[in-house]
Amino acid sequence: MPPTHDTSVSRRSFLKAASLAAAALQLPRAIGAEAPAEKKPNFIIIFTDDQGYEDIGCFGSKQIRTPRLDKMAREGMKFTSFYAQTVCGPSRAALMTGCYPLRAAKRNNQVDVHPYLHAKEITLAEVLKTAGYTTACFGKWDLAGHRQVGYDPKLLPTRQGFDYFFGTPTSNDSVVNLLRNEKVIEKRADMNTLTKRYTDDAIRFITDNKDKPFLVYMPHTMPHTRLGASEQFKGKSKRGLYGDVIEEIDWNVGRILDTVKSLSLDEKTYVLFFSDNGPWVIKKANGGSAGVLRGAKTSTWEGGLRVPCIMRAPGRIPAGKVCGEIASTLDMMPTLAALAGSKPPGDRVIDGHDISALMHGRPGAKSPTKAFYYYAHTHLQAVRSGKWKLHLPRAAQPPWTPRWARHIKAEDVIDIPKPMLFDLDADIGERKDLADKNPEVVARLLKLAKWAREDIGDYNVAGRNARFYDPQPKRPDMAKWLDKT
Ligand SMILES: [Ca+2]
Repeated sequence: MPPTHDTSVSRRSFLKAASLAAAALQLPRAIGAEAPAEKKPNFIIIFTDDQGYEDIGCFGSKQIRTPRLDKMAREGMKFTSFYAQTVCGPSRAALMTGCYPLRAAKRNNQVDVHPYLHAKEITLAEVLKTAGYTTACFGKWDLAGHRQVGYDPKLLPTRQGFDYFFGTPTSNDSVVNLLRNEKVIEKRADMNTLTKRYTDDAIRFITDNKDKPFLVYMPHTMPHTRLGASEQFKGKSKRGLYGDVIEEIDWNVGRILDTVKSLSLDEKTYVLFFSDNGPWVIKKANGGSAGVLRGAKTSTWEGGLRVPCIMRAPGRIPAGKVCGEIASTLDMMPTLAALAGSKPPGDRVIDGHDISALMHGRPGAKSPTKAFYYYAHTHLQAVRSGKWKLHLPRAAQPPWTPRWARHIKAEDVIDIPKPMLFDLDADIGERKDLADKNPEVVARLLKLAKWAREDIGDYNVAGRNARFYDPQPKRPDMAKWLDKT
């Protein structure tokens, strides 16, 4: 039997959280400590990898059966304008820090698609630790380097606020090695078993910790390729192995929900489900679908980062509602902190907002996000405010965007010589450029983009409120990219 806790890791994690709080980082421990533990809600975040906007029944899939997620949506709320980031690593950095990835510090100030999230960054888990939570991560971390071997052990989940970790340092491009806390326990794990094994371990953790407030973070390895499904699901969907994988994830989401219910935790547990970026369409049969959205993973078209999202907490989140307001993974830290009776760190800029009013269906609640910024790697490419989205002028394939961008459909890799404006309410597929008819809207959104470029940063600008803790040159140092062109 695997241990549910490694005390040395727990202690180390606690000491880091305590020292962070004590080091004038203004984490409000006192506020969190005042609310009785039994009143604090639990949080379960299920974070899939490369699942497209359409790849759930209730988001429009005709081929993939997701009865448990569909039921979860009927019992909770569907968010239809929910954003992640364009690729895996930055998406995790955003979720963990509540900040645009370009604002969050990386080890050695690196310009890197898959960041080494700096040890001085304060994660969602660290914030909840200071509010008395027990925390665990099951699955793909991807913030200690994009490496299965040679990752930085000092940046693993157990050093970033998680009491317990069962999973893998990064993606499954080649192999998956499994760690328990900081120890490799299995090399070249069988991909067909991962979804169930992560879930088994999470269920054990939830059961063991049912009497204290907990955060369970489940970044699934799949449906990022390479794919694998158990015998129970292999060959069963109408959508090939990709569909089998999603159907297996769905079944395991059901097991988590059943566990929460059987432990009588339904009404004090928020279960939040969303994907880390859009689908990897170039993989054809092995990739997902963004449905009505243009583009795919790596791109700043909606299909790159608008993801399916379902939230459920009976008695807190109204049943069967759909929220079309702008929300994002950036909002998770401030929102969960608020629900836990705490606050995000006060010594730094946090981009996300508390969206609990949206989640709780408060009448008339509007998104607190006045502008959402679309970055491809380090490149600011678009901004959304309300229904309007402005694509900034750029070359079809700027050298400082990920090379994978060459893998989206050719028709979506286009030169944008002047700003393009889309009304996402009327034209979710970003086809009809309305820039010429709405010069005042273009001017307003250009102003927002200018602010983001200066404050957060851009491929050739270090943002004034971007964080750099190491002696290396501040990002972005794009010389190495430009030299290649
Ligand atoms: Ca991904």
